[in-house]
Amino acid sequence: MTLIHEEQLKNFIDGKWVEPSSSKATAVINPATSETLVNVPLSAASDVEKATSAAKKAQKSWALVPAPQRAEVLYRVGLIMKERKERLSQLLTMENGKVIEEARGEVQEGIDMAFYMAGEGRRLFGQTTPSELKDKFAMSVRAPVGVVGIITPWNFPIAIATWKSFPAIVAGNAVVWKPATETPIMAYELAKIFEEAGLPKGVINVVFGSGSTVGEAMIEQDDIRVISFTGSNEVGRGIAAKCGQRLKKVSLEMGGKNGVIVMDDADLSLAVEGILWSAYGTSGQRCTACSRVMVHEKVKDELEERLQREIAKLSIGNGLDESIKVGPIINRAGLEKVKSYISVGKEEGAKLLTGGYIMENGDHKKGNYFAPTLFTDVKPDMRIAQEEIFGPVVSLIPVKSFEEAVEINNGVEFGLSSSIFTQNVNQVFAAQRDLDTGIVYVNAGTTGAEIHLPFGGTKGTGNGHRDSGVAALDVFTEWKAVYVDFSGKLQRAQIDVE
Ligand code: UN1
Repeated sequence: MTLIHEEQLKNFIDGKWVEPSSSKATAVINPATSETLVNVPLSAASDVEKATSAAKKAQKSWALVPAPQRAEVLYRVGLIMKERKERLSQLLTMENGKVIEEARGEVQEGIDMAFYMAGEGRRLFGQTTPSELKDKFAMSVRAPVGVVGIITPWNFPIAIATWKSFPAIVAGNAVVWKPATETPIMAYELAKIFEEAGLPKGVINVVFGSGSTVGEAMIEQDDIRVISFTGSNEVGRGIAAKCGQRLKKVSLEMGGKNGVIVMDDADLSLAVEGILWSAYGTSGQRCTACSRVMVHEKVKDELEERLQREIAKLSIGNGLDESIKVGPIINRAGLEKVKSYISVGKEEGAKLLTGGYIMENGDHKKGNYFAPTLFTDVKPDMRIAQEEIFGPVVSLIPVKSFEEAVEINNGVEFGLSSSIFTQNVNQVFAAQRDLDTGIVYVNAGTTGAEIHLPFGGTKGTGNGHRDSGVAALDVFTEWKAVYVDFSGKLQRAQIDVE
């Protein structure tokens, strides 16, 4: 397919496509076929410096453009994305591996975010507050932070980029963006769309490269005042520590160990569908993917049987083929990591019901395919029930009660998403209150967050901030308190109060 015309991508700095200072590069591999799609540069720290100074300069005038006009650029970005949806989706499937239907869903998430944040240009609400003094007016307004840094992952390379860059831009910031080296094509395409939509030069700058060089350099730039990161827990903790030292604001979203609870009164057909979609869709490579099922012992045998039957029907292969339901794992390292958890699970005494191997026959040999896997009789403290695997591996944990299921659900390091299948209205309300995750679903799987709601989690998933939704604006704005005294005399707060 000739969707990509470049052999090697370039950085996008100050509105120009430029060669990085370093000649290092790495290949972008289609995980479904192992073909090289394009090369991506591994930029140097000096490229980040250039991007930051371009952003700093551009931000000053961008912040003075009225927010409704800034929003119009996003509106145009949304229109172009919509027009180009099929092309973007195909490229996304090629670089990331997710099946085409899911790729279309992800691009749609970006389009939704564009129109939603464009609307924010006519809101960006602040607050007016009565002053304690006469003839004095008080208000709080959202001010842009300045230059912000965004670091985005390979698993949702376009959606997550829009969750972060669109609110940053509508709020009047300029952006330095480091996309994942596995999926730079989405960044390249989105930067081109920004350019075509008329975003002034320097407002968004893309620097391709590694976390250890480009990411580190972003943290070290004093002019980058915020780092918004989605990725692994280990990397996120490192970023938080360094940003903490520099008093740099940091927003982290770092994964989950998401659980589905299936109660004895659940609609089992629905539960099976929900588990299949949220566990094996995207080959389990979503931060929100279901990887544990707390199943009531009364329905355990039936759920096991039904899940096995449906797993056997899943078609696995190159996601460009519309009939395929499960695509590959992003790369060999990811594949090996998933495999290593199979031996861990077996050694811990979990019972493997199906899957558990790398698929190496026929066409599967060409890509990184892992057979959808189901363990049962898993104990809550086993590593396979505690650690994020990021692959199509599910652990069934039998439980005796709702309370036990909730306790097990909450007994992990992460707190991103959870779900419950039940017909009992009391349990529905108790679950939404008691499940310690940033996202809770009732009678649905753990995936499928919508962009106008806050996305993020508790405990090891993050540090209290949220992506997308109106909450994303809190990451990219500073609250500014403004007092206007129109009394014509000096009024001292706390003292001249009658
Ligand atoms: C992610 O895996 O980090 O809710 C993002 C979902 C998608 C986004 C997932 N809308 O599963």
